[in-house]
Amino acid sequence: MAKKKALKAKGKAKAKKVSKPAKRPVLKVVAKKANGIGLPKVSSKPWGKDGKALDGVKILDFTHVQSGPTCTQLLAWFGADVIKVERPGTGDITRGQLQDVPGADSLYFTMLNHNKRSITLDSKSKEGMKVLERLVKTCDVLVENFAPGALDRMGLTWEHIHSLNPRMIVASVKGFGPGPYEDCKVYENVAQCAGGSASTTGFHDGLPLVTGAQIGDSGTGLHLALGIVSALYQRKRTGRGQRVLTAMQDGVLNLCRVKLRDQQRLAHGPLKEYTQFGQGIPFGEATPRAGNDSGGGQPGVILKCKGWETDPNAYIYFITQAPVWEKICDLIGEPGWKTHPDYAKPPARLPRLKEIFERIEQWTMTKTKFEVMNECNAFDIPVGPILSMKELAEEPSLRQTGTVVEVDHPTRGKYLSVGNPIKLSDSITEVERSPLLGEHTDEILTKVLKFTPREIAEIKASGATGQAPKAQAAE
Ligand code: CAO
Repeated sequence: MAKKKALKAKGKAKAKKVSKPAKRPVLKVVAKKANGIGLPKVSSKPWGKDGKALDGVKILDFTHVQSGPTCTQLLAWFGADVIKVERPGTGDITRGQLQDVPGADSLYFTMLNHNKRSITLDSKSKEGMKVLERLVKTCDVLVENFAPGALDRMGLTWEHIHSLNPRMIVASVKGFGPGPYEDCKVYENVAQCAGGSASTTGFHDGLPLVTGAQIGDSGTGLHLALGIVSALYQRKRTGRGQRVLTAMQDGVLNLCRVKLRDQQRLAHGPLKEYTQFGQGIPFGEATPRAGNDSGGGQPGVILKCKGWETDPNAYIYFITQAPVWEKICDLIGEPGWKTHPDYAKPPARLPRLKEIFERIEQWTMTKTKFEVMNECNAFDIPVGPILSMKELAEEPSLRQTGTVVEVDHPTRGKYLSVGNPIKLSDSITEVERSPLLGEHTDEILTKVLKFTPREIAEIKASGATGQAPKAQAAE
């Protein structure tokens, strides 16, 4: 125990050194904490009572809309102190977008900005920049997703930030990495199209499609969060901050990795697991849209279930996975297919997939999607019921795990949100409501940045944190 305390104290002392690189790799410290078999000791504190993974990390959150806020929300859920800097008056533009309750922050904003504090600052004013620079000196990470060049235009170049705080990590989301499109502004669907998702989504004879999953925005935010945590880890060794960049095009392409795999396989012949192969439709030069085919090469389709005539989600995703083929045959009442030369082996089934799935569908249409799910899983046959947002919102198990949470908000009342999908056994996430615009301005100026009352009066009188008080403004 005493040893543990000593190590903790050592860690704290290290954290105070601002600019000098740490002399000893932190890995050695970690090794000392390890037990005999090289694994970290289990916390002696009760489950969920040993603080948070990112306790002590301060984030200057200069993000807006979706991609950046997704990233900083995750960091906040892991315990980082996230200070969201917003433009006085309007704040993050999403506060007012898609408003359902007049006068209240939109769900777009509240669902992306939990567990953060908000300070309003006009970064283009002299006093505003003074506060921002103090934030740069105080925080560990600056996260931003402004249009290319906007941070530089504000005066916050990497060189300037690094001179103010060499330990600061500057993390950015941009639409494109360096190259011909680097100056472009980018939104979700632009990224889905430019990253290879749209060209490979949809049916081969239909238009390219964008997907409902926000892989461009939220997907890139996730990538950025991993980059930040890695940079924080590396900083423990080097003592130095670094820049972290995630381009939305790169993030989407990373998620479309299997489609670039197929692009290269095309050079060696048709993609036999694609439905279009079974239909005798020739392949072109690029990975085609594969409808609902499974990316892993197992034939899969969406089949109707009981009630499909009236319920748009009474469907199930069904995969004829080779290892469970015999169990599928028994379940749907075709035991003869287990040994029949036209059906027993995957290559023989490929040209007959349409007929096979039609037969399976005759069976699924006699059951609800939940009955199909239960009956198939009893035999380890993986299937995917098409769950609506309504069903997910009402699913008790998701409420129990905190993946769907109910949050109370002072101006909009209770609403549902998606909680932290990443569960750490020793860093439990408690979802807190998003901040009101500028709700923590005074608290941050006083307690975090330690400005004196006189300095705060000057900052406020200048209008840097919002409309200056009338009497002072007139002076
Ligand atoms: N005080 C004063 N000015 C502020 C400010 C503050 N607190 N916060 C931001 N601003 C200013 C910026 O400095 C910028 O000014 P300049 O254009 O004069 O440099 C201005 O506000 C607008 O910033 P922006 O260009 O980033 O915003 P936009 O609405 O025009 O563009 C977006 C939005 C998302 C297209 C763009 O930010 C972008 O391409 N970001 C990178 C990619 C990205 O994250 N896209 C996903 C967004 S989620 O769908």
